[in-house]
Amino acid sequence: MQAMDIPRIDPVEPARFERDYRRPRRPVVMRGLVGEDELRHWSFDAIAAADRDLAVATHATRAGAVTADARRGIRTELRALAELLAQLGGGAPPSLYMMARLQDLPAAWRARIATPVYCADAPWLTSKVWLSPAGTVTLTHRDAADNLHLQLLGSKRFTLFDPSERASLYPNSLFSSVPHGCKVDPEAPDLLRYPRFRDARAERAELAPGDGIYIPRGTWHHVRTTMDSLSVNFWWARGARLPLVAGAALFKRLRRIG
Ligand SMILES: O=C(O)CCC(=O)C(=O)O
Repeated sequence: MQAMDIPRIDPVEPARFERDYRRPRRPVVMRGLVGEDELRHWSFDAIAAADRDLAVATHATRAGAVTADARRGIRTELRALAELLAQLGGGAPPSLYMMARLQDLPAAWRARIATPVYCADAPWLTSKVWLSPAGTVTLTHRDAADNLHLQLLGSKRFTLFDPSERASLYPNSLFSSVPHGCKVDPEAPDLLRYPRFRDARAERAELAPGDGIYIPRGTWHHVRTTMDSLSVNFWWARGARLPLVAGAALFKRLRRIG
């Protein structure tokens, strides 16, 4: 696998984002997409003081990686935020990952998170807040909607593969419990079983607080939390793509796929 750096730019006007990145499906990192005023509100200590008893949606991780049950898919469980916060600080391998829908979090969280201008008017828009200890991994998968993922605290490393790299990644079958995932682990590829991965071309970026990465629809992505992290993402769709994206979201909900 060869990896190139994803371009890092200052935030651009929405029309330019549409023309240069969203329409041609080009990944980009915009630094400072979350302003200092918004970032200043966030710290793990403040979250612990205000919301330690809050029940939030989590996924179990094994050796840090979100894994799917062969029959039931990726299971969601409500756990106290205090349990997640207890995993921060680099002790044991993480076993829980918070992935809560923004709409399910208290009003104070929602008030502090601004929707990026690039998708604020989209008729289909959904958002999740992610809290993960260092060492947490989301295995390679792709989503039907366009996506902006914004770092609020800590850091994450994103490894992206263009849709044209599909064959090198050995996608899962549509009937698997993770039909939008693939078989190769880009961090430890088994090249005897998956030899085409040798020629795969990836793009990489490490996000720091304030950075936002645009992950175009259909782009495969693998994410490693490199420092205890809080982030938020926005998936959106408009126009002719909307029924497909809404259908895929319903399919995932019915099949209990994350
Ligand atoms: O940050 C992660 O661990 C996964 C993020 C992701 O899959 C997404 O934003 O679509």
